[in-house]
Amino acid sequence: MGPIWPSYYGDCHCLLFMMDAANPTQLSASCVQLLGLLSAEGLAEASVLILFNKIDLPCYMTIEEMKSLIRLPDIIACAKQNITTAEISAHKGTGLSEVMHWLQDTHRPDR
Ligand SMILES: Nc1nc2c(ncn2[C@@H]2O[C@H](COP(=O)(O)OP(=O)(O)OP(=O)(O)O)[C@@H](O)[C@H]2O)c(=O)[nH]1
Ligand SMILES: [Mg+2]
Repeated sequence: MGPIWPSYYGDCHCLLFMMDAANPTQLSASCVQLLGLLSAEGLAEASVLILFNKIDLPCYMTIEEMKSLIRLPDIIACAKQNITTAEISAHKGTGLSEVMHWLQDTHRPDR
């Protein structure tokens, strides 16, 4: 789906980027896509929520190890966007209220 994402950049205020915490082999590819989004001109003003999904599954690496591996602190420091992270399970609903609160706080009509 990545190639058609730019069609949706216009008027995008909030960006939810989901990474699969149970699939570390996808981590570098996800990171490259994330960097592409963060450097896109049309998304410079967007607020970004990075979701580490599938935390209910057994995982080879901890979320902290994944964040460190993709150098997330450096990405956050260098990005134009305001970036937040959350650990969730779409399957069990873990973290859903956190995501809803983020959307409520971030997506204000006057923004
Ligand atoms: N256990 C668990 N399963 C999930 C969760 N979120 C999605 N799934 C399941 O994951 C499957 C979909 O795979 P995903 O990896 O999300 O889909 P995708 O990223 O579009 O596909 P790939 O590119 O093949 O990884 C479905 O069977 C979902 O029910 C979760 O939080 N926990
Ligand atoms: Mg997947």
